[in-house]
Amino acid sequence: MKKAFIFDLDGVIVDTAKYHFLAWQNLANNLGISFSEEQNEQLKGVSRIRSLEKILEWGNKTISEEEFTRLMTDKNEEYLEYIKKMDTTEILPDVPRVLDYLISKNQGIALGSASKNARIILEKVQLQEKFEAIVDGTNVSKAKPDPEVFLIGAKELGISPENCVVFEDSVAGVQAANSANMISIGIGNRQVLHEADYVFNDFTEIKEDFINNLVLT
Ligand code: B16
Ligand code: MG
Repeated sequence: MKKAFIFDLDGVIVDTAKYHFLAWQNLANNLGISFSEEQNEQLKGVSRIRSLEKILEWGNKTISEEEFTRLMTDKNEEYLEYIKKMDTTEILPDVPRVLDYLISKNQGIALGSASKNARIILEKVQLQEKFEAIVDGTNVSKAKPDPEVFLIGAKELGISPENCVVFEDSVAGVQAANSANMISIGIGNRQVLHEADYVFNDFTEIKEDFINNLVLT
């Protein structure tokens, strides 16, 4: 049966969290706010607006609306400088193997990311042609854990939600997949992603037998 496999981007296909970290850290430090890698972890899968709100909350800072907009623009410009240099070497291990296997089995493939920069990143790592549908931060009005991003992906592929499988590295993303009534596969730490139907450390652990079972059931 044809199923849809919806991939999150950051933390699943590439590790852009390290670039978000550098840009958010620079922004926070300029405001006199300290910003750690642990805090950056909490911003995974979180929208750009919500990320800045959280940083300001952590630093106990209030700023004007104009300043907020300016800071978001500056942060994104710095982030774009980092992602401009990305290439295929930044694709996480075995992602192309799993994508190509799914394509060989004629399965639907979509991207479901919170990032407004998702298309640029996919182009940089030369994976855009593997995706039949790309749903990103420019297409959604509600951030994960709302299921909107994945439901749009399913609709664009013409596959019902219960026949969709989502790969996600964030807790909010796993919750979004679950509330969309999709199968959720966590990529990362088992304790953190315990709400997922299955958890793997990375794609090297996802074997063809496992995919075959998902396709058949
Ligand atoms: P941008 P994902 C998310 O990507 C990131 O995990 C998150 O840290 C970031 O704030 C968000 O995209 C928005 O990104 O600033 O590029 O629009 O994991 O949903 O692919
Ligand atoms: Mg992610």
